[in-house]
Amino acid sequence: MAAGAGSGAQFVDRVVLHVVAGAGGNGCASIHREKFKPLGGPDGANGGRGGDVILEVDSNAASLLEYHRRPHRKARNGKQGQGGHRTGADGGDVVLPVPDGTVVKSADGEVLADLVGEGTRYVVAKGGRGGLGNAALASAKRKAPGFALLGEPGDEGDVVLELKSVADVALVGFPSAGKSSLIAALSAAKPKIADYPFTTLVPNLGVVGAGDTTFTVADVPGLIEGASEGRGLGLEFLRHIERSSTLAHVLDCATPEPGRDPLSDFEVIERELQAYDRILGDRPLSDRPRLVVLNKVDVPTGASWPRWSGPSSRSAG
Ligand SMILES: Nc1nc2c(ncn2[C@@H]2O[C@H](COP(=O)(O)OP(=O)(O)OP(=O)(O)O)[C@@H](O)[C@H]2O)c(=O)[nH]1
Ligand SMILES: [Mg+2]
Repeated sequence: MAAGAGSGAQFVDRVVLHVVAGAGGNGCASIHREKFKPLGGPDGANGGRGGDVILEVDSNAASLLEYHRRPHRKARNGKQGQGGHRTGADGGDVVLPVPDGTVVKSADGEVLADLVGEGTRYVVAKGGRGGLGNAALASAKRKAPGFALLGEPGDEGDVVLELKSVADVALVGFPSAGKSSLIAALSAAKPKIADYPFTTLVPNLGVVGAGDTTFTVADVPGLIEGASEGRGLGLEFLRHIERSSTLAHVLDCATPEPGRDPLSDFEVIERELQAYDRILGDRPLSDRPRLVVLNKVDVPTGASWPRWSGPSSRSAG
């Protein structure tokens, strides 16, 4: 899956990750030997535990791009046990940093974990247990077993990681309305800004300080009419606004495109939000408070847009 421009664009905030946990080390069969003591007890130790593959929310991880580039991750195997009661070393865990709001799904779409909050962890592949050595297998009946157990294999498989942004306010609007420009102006975020549609392919998060309050804003990819049926970037956008408590419409007051104006753009986006509600079920988007941002009013055609004096002027004009 790669980021690209145009209607074939895909998000890199959805990746299939192939994980392999470490296998447990084998147990050891060994008999203690000492001069003049030919039948010492069993002293073969257990193998070490295989390493886990763990996902951990880390605020330094902004995207899943890293796992798009290297989708195969493996933890180390446990070491074999040895004679003289020397237990095999455990295989090291592999901790993979993921952004806040990463959802972990099985290959067939079942949600396994929803990772929200710095430091939240999920063991995505568990390492195998080390095999028992013959010392641990000794019993009253069999004082010195001549065998040991093999280590267990670690978990292995594919999981799907999806990023669902966690932001208080989500900016919604047509492509090129100026959502990324707005978040760049409000916060320290430095998103890509350009005058072609679908510049933003992965969401940008910004932290906005206003007096004593701090809130987060998500700049998400542009929406177009029919997005709920898959046009443009379609439903991909949905998961980024799903968790936001407030939606802010960014309206382009100076679009040169024929047939578009701020009011009809607003209505198109509202219709899309309602269409998404059927998909979201019990967490409707259309119930959430909305803000409206009139953008590009510095452009002469925008500032003087003749019909803009509120929704009621529309029927009159
Ligand atoms: N004149 C003017 N231009 C603006 C304003 N805000 C944004 N622009 C320009 O509009 C174009 C699109 O801006 P972006 O911020 O990339 O728009 P976007 O909504 O993030 O677009 P997508 O990511 O494609 O959905 C850029 O060329 C910006 O420089 C504004 O207030 N006034
Ligand atoms: Mg943008």
